[in-house]
Amino acid sequence: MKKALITGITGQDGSYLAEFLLNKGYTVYGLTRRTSTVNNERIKQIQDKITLVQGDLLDQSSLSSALTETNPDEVYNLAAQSFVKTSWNQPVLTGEFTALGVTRMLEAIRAFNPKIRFYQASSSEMFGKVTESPQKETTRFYPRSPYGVAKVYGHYITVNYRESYNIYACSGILFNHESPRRGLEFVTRKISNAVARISLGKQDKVELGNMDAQRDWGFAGDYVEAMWLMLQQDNSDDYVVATGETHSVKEFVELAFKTVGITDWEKHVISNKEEYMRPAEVDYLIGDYSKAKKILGWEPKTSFPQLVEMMVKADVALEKEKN
Ligand code: NAP
Ligand code: F7E
Repeated sequence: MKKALITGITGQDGSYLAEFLLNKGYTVYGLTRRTSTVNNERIKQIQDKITLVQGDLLDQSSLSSALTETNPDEVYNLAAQSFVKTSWNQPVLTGEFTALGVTRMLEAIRAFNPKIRFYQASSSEMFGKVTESPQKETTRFYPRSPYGVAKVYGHYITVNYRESYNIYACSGILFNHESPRRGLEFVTRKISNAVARISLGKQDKVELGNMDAQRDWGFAGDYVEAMWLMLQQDNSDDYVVATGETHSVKEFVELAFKTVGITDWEKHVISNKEEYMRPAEVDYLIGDYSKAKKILGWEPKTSFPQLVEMMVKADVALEKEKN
């Protein structure tokens, strides 16, 4: 039976990956940092099947201890300060978590057992102001936020440890992926939750920023399989994981309102709110996942309309429950 350690297990992807690996028969360990209130909402359904160990990407010795305690075959490094907007408010902390945190974990692996297989959660935000479309593994990086810059560092340090120390280290360049477990600050979940509340008469309007931004949005539950597949190959490599489709924030809004039968959605939406605009925007992302399809045999299973419907319906159920 294989053992996996997941950093960021309390996050969206960590929770789906933990469920996926449990189904594959893995023993699953999750690294969690100390918080004053318990933050295990996304993993409550599997909490008796996993083991949590305390640690923080800021603390080198805690990562070493986590490896000694768990002795994993695979480490999935999903922990990060992952909200792009916050990275302008906390650029140094974002660099500490999202960039240097990767080196800390790789150093812990190198010292404890360089045979551990390592997955790094890289991001399409590295492409930023895109230089070609669709974006693939060889597309030049041009990050547009402190978050994107930090992820470029995390990506290259992963490549470097593979080349320097022969560690089986993979970087998954994942495009946006969403789910009913997405944090409420991200645009898709902000919309699905607001639409649910508007349909139930709990709220009248939703305030958004740039509705023209286009993203390649997939379902997080599909994407965790690609993470696992990357660590099951003969050789470690980097892969783009995407749907190959792009949609605007506006399209997401329209479809979300349509799901609850509201067609005159414009009267419920305020756009271009300064508060939600970014100092530098990523306008357009679309991924080419042909390498992942060819080598990993991976393909997305959930369409854009299915994703929007899934998220809105889950939020309607959630908001009804709160009544
Ligand atoms: P998320 O929901 O924001 O989860 C982030 C996780 O990181 C949480 O479990 C958080 O723990 C943990 N964390 C943050 N700082 C930490 C620290 N210093 N030490 C230990 N744990 C820490 O993010 P996600 O959407 O699941 O994304 C997972 C990873 O993929 C992230 O690295 C993200 O940058 C990357 N990524 C995401 C997407 C996407 O579209 N979702 C696309 C490409 C790449 P707490 O619960 O304690 O806050
Ligand atoms: O923004 C626009 C915003 O915050 C998407 C992270 O998982 O994916 C995510 O980063 C777009 C941007 O995600 C609002 O300006 C408009 O153009 O949902 P988001 P993101 O920045 O794409 C990548 C791949 C990651 O790696 C990150 O970790 O939507 N937008 N109005 C808005 N965005 C937000 N959050 N809120 C708004 O009101």
